[in-house]
Amino acid sequence: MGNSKSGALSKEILEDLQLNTKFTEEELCAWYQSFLKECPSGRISRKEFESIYGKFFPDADPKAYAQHVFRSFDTNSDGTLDFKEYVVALHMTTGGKPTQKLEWAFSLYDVDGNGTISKSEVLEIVMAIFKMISPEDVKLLPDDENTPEKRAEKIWAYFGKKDDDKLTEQEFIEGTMANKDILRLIQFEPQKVKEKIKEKKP
Ligand SMILES: [Ca+2]
Ligand SMILES: [Ca+2]
Repeated sequence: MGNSKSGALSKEILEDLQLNTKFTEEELCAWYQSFLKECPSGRISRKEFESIYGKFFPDADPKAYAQHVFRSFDTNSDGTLDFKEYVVALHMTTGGKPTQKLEWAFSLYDVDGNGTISKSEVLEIVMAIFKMISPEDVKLLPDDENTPEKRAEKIWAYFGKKDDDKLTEQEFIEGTMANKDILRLIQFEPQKVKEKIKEKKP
C-alpha cells in the first residue's frame, strides 16, 4: 500500500522472489534501486513498456507483440507491471527452466486467458511476430511458413489438432518439448535479434 517509494524491497517480496527465481538478495536489491530510478512510481505502464520495446526494434513494428508480452507479464491484470512481475518475467524468459519458459509461452498464446489455446490465438500471436520480422528475413523463410497463416497452420498441424480443437497447457508444453520445429515456429527467434543488436553497435 503506497510503500513503493520507500526505496527498499519488502521482506515478503524479496523472499518470494528468491524462492521463485535464481537471483540473489544482493542482485534483487540493486536491481530494485535501478528499477525505481527508471520508474519512480514503481510500476511500468503498458505505454512505457511499448516504448522500451520500440527502442529495441526501431525498424520493426513491435507494438502488437509488446502488448501481448505485457499482458502475459501482468499476472494480476491491473494494467501495470510492478517489480515482482518484472523480475519473474525476466526470470521466466531468460534464466528459467525450459518448462517455465514454455509456461510463459503458453500464457502468451492464450490471448483471452481462458486456459486453452485456439487456432485463432496462434494466428494472432504469429501475426504479431511477423510484424517484427524484416521483409528481407521473410524472404528467407521456407515456403510453407512465410506468411502468418501458413505458419499458424503448420504449428497447428504439428499438434495434430482440428480447426476447432483447443490446446491445453500440458499438450502445448509436451508437444513443444518433443518437437524442436514447433519450438522454433512458436517463438520470435531472439538469437537473431541479439545478433542484430550486436551488429548495430559500433
Ligand atoms: Ca500487474
Ligand atoms: Ca484461450
